[in-house]
Amino acid sequence: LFSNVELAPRDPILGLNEAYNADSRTTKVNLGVGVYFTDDGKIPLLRAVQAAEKQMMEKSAARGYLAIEGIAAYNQGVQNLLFGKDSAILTAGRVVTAQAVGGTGALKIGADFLKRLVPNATVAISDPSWENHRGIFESAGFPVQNYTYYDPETRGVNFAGMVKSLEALPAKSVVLLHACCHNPTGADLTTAQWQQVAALCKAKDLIPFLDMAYQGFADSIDEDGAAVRLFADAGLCFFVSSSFSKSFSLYGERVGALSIVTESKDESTRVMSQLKRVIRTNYSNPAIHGGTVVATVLNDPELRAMWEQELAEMRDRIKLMRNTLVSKLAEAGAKRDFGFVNDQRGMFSYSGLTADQVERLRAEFGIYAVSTGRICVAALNSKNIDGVAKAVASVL
Ligand code: PLP
Ligand code: TYF
Repeated sequence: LFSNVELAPRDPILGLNEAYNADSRTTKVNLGVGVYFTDDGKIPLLRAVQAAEKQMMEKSAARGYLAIEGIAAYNQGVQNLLFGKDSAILTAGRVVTAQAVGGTGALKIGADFLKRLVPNATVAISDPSWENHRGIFESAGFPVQNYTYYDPETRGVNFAGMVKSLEALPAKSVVLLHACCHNPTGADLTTAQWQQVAALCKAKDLIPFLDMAYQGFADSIDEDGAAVRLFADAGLCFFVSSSFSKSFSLYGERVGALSIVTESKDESTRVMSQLKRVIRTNYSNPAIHGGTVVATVLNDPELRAMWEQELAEMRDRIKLMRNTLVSKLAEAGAKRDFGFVNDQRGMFSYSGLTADQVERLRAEFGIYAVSTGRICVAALNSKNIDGVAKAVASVL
């Protein structure tokens, strides 16, 4: 049965973790995977999460099956984060939300639903994008192509190129957009550019799919939700996947959601009924724990304030690490100006290091980064940053 099964390649990012774990050097540093670490090098368990879990333990609730679409209070909380609590499209019943198994699960049920809705569509993802975007949509049966996005010369978005490639897409193509904190480049669109993309999607009858995996990591919950709100204001029908892996530091609990914006309450009812079919044949219904934690935090004013504070701490620490890295690189004699690192948003820096330089960092210094030159700034800390800066300067 299995004699002809070929060995599949490792996930380029998760594979790095395996190599890092197997490295016996005590000075090793993992800047590969997109995970936030504290200055002590630990994945935090947020105080708001601990408080919510304490409440949950005291309730000792039974563990029946959830509804197919998950926890109502959670889905409501997700909608408020994305669209703002007083959003007109929420009041009008134009958004349906289903709890999903992480942001990945949200993308997957969105992709499967789209395959039923527009079976002959093409999916366009940014060049470059999170590697799994391609895999998820291909496994749902779509051809996936790139649209122009990053310009290594300017280290920003090649917006004219992006517009040109989006304009060339056939009507009803799915356009995957990073709502904020673009992974891997850290280069986001400006508000004016978002407006232009929304207008283009409308004029060309494209289907926007906004992936929101880092809300709160650039400026704030509301500011980072601007693109989503702008698409809603433009009167578009679109998809949004949410992930709370990073913003709640709940990676292993798999908490995400898929939201779909429709034209009317009646459409919402029909869309949700179909989305539920997709969920039923994937995993039947989501898990209780992570969703309950997030719902508890979002719906309790005190815990909510505590979470926003902790999210701000994570965001500020990342910015401090960006700043420190830039100055330490200069001190270490790096011939290049790394000031651009301060402008990149979210957890990552597209450092401009070549695959050879990344390989030297691993081999000579035990510093792990993605071969594209992406480094996770959120894994830098006051103890490892000197070594990283010196190592980077020496391989340039
Ligand atoms: N989308 C992007 C852009 C991501 O970087 C990630 C990373 O984890 C995800 C989606 C998936 O999120 P999750 O880990 O919740 O599945
Ligand atoms: O880009 C990252 O590092 C994160 C984590 O298959 C991740 O988004 C990476 C690869 C993957 C799942 C999650």
